[in-house]
Order: sequence, then C-alpha cells, then structure tokens
Amino acid sequence: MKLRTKISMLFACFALSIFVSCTQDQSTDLTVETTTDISIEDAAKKMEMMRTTPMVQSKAAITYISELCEDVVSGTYAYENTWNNAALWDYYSFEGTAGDVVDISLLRTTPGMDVMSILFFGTTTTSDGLHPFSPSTNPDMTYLGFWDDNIPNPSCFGDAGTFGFILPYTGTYTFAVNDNSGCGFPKNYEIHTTGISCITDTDGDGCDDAVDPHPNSNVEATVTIDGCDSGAPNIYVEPCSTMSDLIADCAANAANHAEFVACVKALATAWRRAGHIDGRQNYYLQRCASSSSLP
Ligand SMILES: [Ca+2]
Ligand SMILES: [Ca+2]
Ligand SMILES: [Ca+2]
Repeated sequence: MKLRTKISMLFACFALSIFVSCTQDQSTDLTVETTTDISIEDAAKKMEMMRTTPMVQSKAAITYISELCEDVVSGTYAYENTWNNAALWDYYSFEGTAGDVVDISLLRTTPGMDVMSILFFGTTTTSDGLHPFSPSTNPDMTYLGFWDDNIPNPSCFGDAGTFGFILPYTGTYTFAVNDNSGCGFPKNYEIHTTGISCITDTDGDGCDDAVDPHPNSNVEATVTIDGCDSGAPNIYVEPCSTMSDLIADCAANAANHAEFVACVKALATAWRRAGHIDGRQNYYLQRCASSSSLP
C-alpha cells in the first residue's frame, strides 16, 4: 500500500472515531434530556435541579386515573418536582397493537407545571421500580422511554410530545405524567392522542360493545334451540347478531310458549326467503322451537 493511501486511511479512521464518540455522547445526553426547544439556560437549570434532587425508591400502591382513547383527557397534577418519585405520578392506560403508530401530547393548560411523560408496556399496582433511572425493576413493566420539553411552551420549559411512536407489543400500555421541575401552581394539563382506540369488541364481530345488541354473540356452528339442533347454519343475519342471538331475543321477550314459537316462525320464514336456510332447516327451526320448553 502506498504511503499516501495509508495516510488517507489513518485520517479517515481518526475522523470516524470522533464522529462515533460524538454520537455516543449525544445518546448519553438523550437518556437525561430529550429537549431541542428549551433555552440552554433553562436546560442547565433543569439539569441542575434533576441532578441535585435525590431519587426516591418509592414502593407505594398506585391506581390508574382512566383509559386513554382517541380524544382529549384533562387532568390536574397535585405535586411539584416529582420526576424522581414514581409514587406521585398520574397514571393512565391504553390498549395497543404491535405496529400501531401513536401520538401522545402532554400539554399544560395553565402556567406552572413542567410536564413530562413516561411510557411503559404493561400495567402495575405498585410504583416500585418504575423510575427510568431506578436500579430496581418492575417485572410487570417494560420501560419504553420518556418525553420532555420537545414541544415549545413559553411559560416554563416545554411540553411533552410522543410523535409517530410505533408500539412494539400488543396489550395494555401505561402512560405516566409528572411535573419535572415545577414552576408553581396550578398544574392543569391535557393529554391528546391519535392512533389509540378504546373500542372494545368482545365477540370480535366488528361491532363495539357499546352499540352491539349482542356483545357476546352466540357463534355456534348451527342453531340449537333448547338442546335441539336444527341444522341451520348459525350465520350473522344482522351486522352484530347471529341467528341464535335473535332466537334468544325471542325467548327473552316472549310472554309465553306460543309467542316464542311464533317469533321463531317469523324469523325462519324471513331467513328462508332471504336464502339463508333451506326448506328442511326452516322446518327443523320451527319444530325445535315448538318442542322446546322456552321461554
Ligand atoms: Ca417539560
Ligand atoms: Ca361485538
Ligand atoms: Ca355481537
């Protein structure tokens, strides 16, 4: 190898080592402060406050305030300078699916509070081991990160925003709120989210429990009435309801056996006309209803 080439390679290696060193320094900084928008003076003030505040190894029982949905949740924070004490944070939960992309903004709505957010996968009943810098760990919780001061706010440091975060797991997440370096009371905030849904669909038919007339739809393969299998395919005949669901409604609403049989006859006739069942299944639906002891 020519001397000139060797010198060029040595110079390149030296430049690369400086770059890697700087990158490592930056990533170390990020574990302490993710801000890009607060002033150097404010950042120094906050760093000093965080550095000089002793860590509290809290082991208190915690409760969740509410579940986050794709909407706005208002909260009031009761404590000052509590980044170091997980027992005093506000806790919220939400459901997520791996790969979901979510935004969660934590915005103060009154001057004073210096909001900061922390995200975990899992839920817990104790604050033990929740602080990102705590040497202990909480076996139920996986720490995912914290956000602080990355949304400008003129009143005191910045607000906190998690943007385009890709959820790594499917299940329940914990979103925690604290006042990092308090600037006084009152301490009111809002949590704005996108990409998070509170829809609960217990039977998985695409209808939210809140609007599903049968949130636990009967999904047996065939329609069975009081132990009598009609052989009719138990399909969804309405967006949220199967045949067996509607027959159960007949039993629930009929004043006597004759009313129940008439109700099933009306359904079976309509299903036959719609082509959902054949003549034989129509016959057995009505026969099963007739021979049952329902309602
Ligand atoms: Ca903040
Ligand atoms: Ca449903
Ligand atoms: Ca249903």
